[in-house]
Amino acid sequence: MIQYSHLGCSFLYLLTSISLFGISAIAWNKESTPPPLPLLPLPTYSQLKWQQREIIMFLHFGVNTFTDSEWGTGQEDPKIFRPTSLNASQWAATAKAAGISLMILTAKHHDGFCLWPSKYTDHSVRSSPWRGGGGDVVKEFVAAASSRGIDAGLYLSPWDRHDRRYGRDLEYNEYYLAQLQELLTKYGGVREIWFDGAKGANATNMTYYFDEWFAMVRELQSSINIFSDAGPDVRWIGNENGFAGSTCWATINRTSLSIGNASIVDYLNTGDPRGTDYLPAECDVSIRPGWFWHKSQSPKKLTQLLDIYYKSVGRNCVLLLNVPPNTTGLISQSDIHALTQLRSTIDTIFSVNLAAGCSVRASSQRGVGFGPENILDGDHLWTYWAPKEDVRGSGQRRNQDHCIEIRAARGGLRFNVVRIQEAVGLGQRIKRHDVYVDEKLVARGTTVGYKRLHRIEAGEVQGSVVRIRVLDSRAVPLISSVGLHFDPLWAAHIKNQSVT
Ligand code: FUL
Repeated sequence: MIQYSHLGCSFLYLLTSISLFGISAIAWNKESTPPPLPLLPLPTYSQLKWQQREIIMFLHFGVNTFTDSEWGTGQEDPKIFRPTSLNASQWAATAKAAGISLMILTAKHHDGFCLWPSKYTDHSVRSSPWRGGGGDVVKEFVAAASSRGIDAGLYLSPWDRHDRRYGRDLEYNEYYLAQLQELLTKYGGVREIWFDGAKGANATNMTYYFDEWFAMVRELQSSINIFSDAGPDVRWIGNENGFAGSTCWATINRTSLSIGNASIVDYLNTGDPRGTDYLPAECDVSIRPGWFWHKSQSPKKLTQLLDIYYKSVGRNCVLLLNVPPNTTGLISQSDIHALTQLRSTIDTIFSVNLAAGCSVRASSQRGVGFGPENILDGDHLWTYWAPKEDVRGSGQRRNQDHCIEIRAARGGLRFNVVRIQEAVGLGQRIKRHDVYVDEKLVARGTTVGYKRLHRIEAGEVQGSVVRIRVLDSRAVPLISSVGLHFDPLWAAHIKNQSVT
């Protein structure tokens, strides 16, 4: 066994030869080594599923679509809701083509108008001319989604500017709970429920009975994730630009959070390495300037959307991208085009891993089954490289550098994006990491989490050895996947920068 040291990391050549020849077990030991202890807090099954969706589609639709507004007054005449050719299958087809597996519809926005015929109010589709007053958008939405194998989620605004009960705590909470029960019992499985913390500055005072709401949701739906500013399953990222902090922990202290509290947005944006709750963040943003469709607005450019992707999905979050149906009840062609372009660009960049076929080695290996070759397989969660546990000295864990290295089989590597993924099923760990190409530092970051994407600031790099060095972590790092990719738009951006 030859030991080689560089940049704080020593590599065992023995492991190199094992990974080079694709032997997955250390020859003298045939028993598998047990996985390392998980580091609390851990995600739930539903949170892990949610995280893997990466992009979720939001659909803002309602009376505002027809009044050209963002926040309805609650005084709208239900008769204005008359989409001429509503077709939820077109929404689902759009989502499907964009590789999206969950769509969330605004069943009721702040204006109080219900897209389903709630029996607790007449301020709904029942009072509109659409489908002769016999329509149910939620039903059509859920059916269309399910026929394409897409999951459904619902948004039910707590702030209600129409209902006379709003402001009377008990009465309104009963009304709200009654509507929750309708939505969560009549439409099959619901995978995410969105409790929006927004409320106008001069709105009537109102105490929401969140504990009862959340408990009712849990009782009625077993695989649901509850979103609110403060979770309990998914937290808000703290802004509506779709940007997570460049440090972004899925962990946070829920006791420091409250719903509708503007002073916690920075904390929400970065999370907390000492957080006792696993509460990953969702980055909500609209494909257009507004949440609702407006004739005068157009979708964001591809470069903007891709930037949002890097700053949300690429920072350990899920992107909740709003694509609002228009007054005909269809998603506009321009939005479909923007979304399709985004998907095909993401596919172009990430479907090729330039590290495939390279040899890999690591500073150490936990044992059988935890070799560095796991970072190049198709699994991004449960097969991972695990180093040996850190040495404990005088009761303290000594944080050691852990490195993993990718070496080009022949020729060189040329890329401008690095993807790193942690095995978050065992807890988010990495606090600080660097990326080197042929011993030159090319990217530096803090958290990794489910997925971390680095667009290399200097642009395209070429070399034959890529090293990821973990400088600090909450426990030994567990890396499930690494990718080296080429983003043509980033290359063009860097080129333009150097010209101007
Ligand atoms: C906000 C709301 O006020 C907006 O209208 C939109 O629904 C957005 C997703 O959340 O808080």
